Amino acid sequence: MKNLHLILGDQLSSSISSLKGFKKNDLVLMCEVMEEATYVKHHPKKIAFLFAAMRHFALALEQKGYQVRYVKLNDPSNRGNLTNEVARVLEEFSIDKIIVTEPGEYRVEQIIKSWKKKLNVQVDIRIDDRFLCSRESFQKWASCKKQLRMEYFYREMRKKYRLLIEKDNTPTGGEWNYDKENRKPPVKGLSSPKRISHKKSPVLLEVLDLVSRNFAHHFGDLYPFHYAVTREQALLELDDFIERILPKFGDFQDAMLKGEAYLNHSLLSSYINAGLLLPLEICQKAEAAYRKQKAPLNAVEGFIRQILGWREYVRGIYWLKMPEYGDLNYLDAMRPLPDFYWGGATKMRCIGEVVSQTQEHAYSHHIQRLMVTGNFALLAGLDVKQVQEWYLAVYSDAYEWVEMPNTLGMALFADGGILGSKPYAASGKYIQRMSNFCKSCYYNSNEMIGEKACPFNALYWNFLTKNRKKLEGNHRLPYVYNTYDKFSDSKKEEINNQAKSIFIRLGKNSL
Ligand code: FAD
Ligand code: DLZ
Repeated sequence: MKNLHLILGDQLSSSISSLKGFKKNDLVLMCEVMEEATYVKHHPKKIAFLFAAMRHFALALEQKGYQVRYVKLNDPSNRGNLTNEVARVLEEFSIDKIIVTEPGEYRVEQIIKSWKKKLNVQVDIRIDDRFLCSRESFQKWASCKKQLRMEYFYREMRKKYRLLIEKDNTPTGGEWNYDKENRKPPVKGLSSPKRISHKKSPVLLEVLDLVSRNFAHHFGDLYPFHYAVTREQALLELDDFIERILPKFGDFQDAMLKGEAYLNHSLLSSYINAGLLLPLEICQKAEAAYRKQKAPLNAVEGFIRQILGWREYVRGIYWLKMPEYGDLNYLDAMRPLPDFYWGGATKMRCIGEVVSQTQEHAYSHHIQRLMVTGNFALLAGLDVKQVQEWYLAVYSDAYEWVEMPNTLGMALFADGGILGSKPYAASGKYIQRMSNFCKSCYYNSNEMIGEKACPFNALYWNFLTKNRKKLEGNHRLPYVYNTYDKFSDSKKEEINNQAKSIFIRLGKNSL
């Protein structure tokens, strides 16, 4: 009896369910394959991070006594995709069963499910118990709800995991959610604390060379490379965040600054999503910091909510609604993605800044993703699939299960309100209040009309009027429609003409 335990690139946790019951004679398979590295053109930093983390994980397994077959991308016999690499093992060894933990993406699950027939082999797909809410539990929770909302899901999760919950089952501090304390605009002196760095191992250096030779044509800078690539290094980042940065995480969570990509965000998403860190251990460490009075409640609750609430909620929605979810386009958004998303010139300082941070770090924080690039895509009606592919390609933490609901549901309202209650549409005023981008922008965020008026302003009203039939009934929007209805006819006409001129300039890549 010999079983093949397949570990995918984002399953780098020693507690992964596919390794349970591993026997001496069994084999672990891990492979770097071109198909996974190019199904979208991932940022070179993401590919380097993942390949280096995979190689280190394989070495750690070998040290623990596992027999590992690790296929490098440039191995001459590499057959280029997961199916063909599994088939190669089946040709070389007598394998009774393939054991794999459920993959993060629907696409990969379909591939794995095809093996039974295609490769004539038994496949045991196990639950991914690194997530705190199983696909089945989420379905059960959702099945008795008229409307899905993160806040109520999150409260259940807080009780289930006893995180920031008192003995009498009430939330610590008396409130479930301290978000209103976490939306302060930037103040003088706000900056990104210096982050710890890691010595580059020979494994990482070899991967960086491989990636620079094979993926230089993908969007994004490979160097300087600063990511952790082992669990030990990721744990150092986690501990450093909890000790030094978490106390400041809350207040300026939504603030944005030129040249300051990180501010007080954790930068942990790539490590959690690849499996180097586990969501529960992170939440528990954050709670411990609060209990020891090392971090305030608004910061700790806000941070735990992102992981225990949002992260699990979006994954639940993804699996609940796939595959149909990927084709939703409630607002019929079809305008082609402009060049400036790929680093082309734009006079809009906010977009230029977020795209260049993305290019440099394969990272930009949540509000930048949502309220700058996401907001523009929403207001301009950019093609949902093109926008979704962009987010999947450019961030080091991007996997479809988390990226798609965030893009399609949260940023673009393409799911018509499955994930959230209203579109996150905002004019230039929001960006002006929450950032210092507008101060050095060609456009004026206080102006609606004219060549130098901030494009977000007229596009905001144009978006609302264009989608009025679909949005007017939304209980959170009557206020904005009332405001619009009070505009004079000539103002409405001016906004309409301004939007037309913006779309012409957008089409000519001269915005
Ligand atoms: P922090 O701000 O420090 O938050 C802590 C942790 O909470 C994160 O590491 C992450 O694990 C979790 N988290 C926070 N917000 C979310 C959220 N909305 N959904 C899921 N988890 C969340 N996150 C990804 O992990 N992968 C993606 O591909 C991704 N794509 C996004 C696309 C769009 C359009 C938007 C609006 C958001 C997207 N997010 C994605 C969510 C969020 O922006 C990132 O998780 C966050 O910016 C990662 O940075 P951080 O680790 O510093 O997070
Ligand atoms: C993202 C990614 C990349 C870039 N490369 C590989 C790879 O070569 N081998 C592999 O096993 N996994 C890779 N991955 C992660 C997979 O795409 C991931 O398992 C799916 O996105 C499912 O979440």
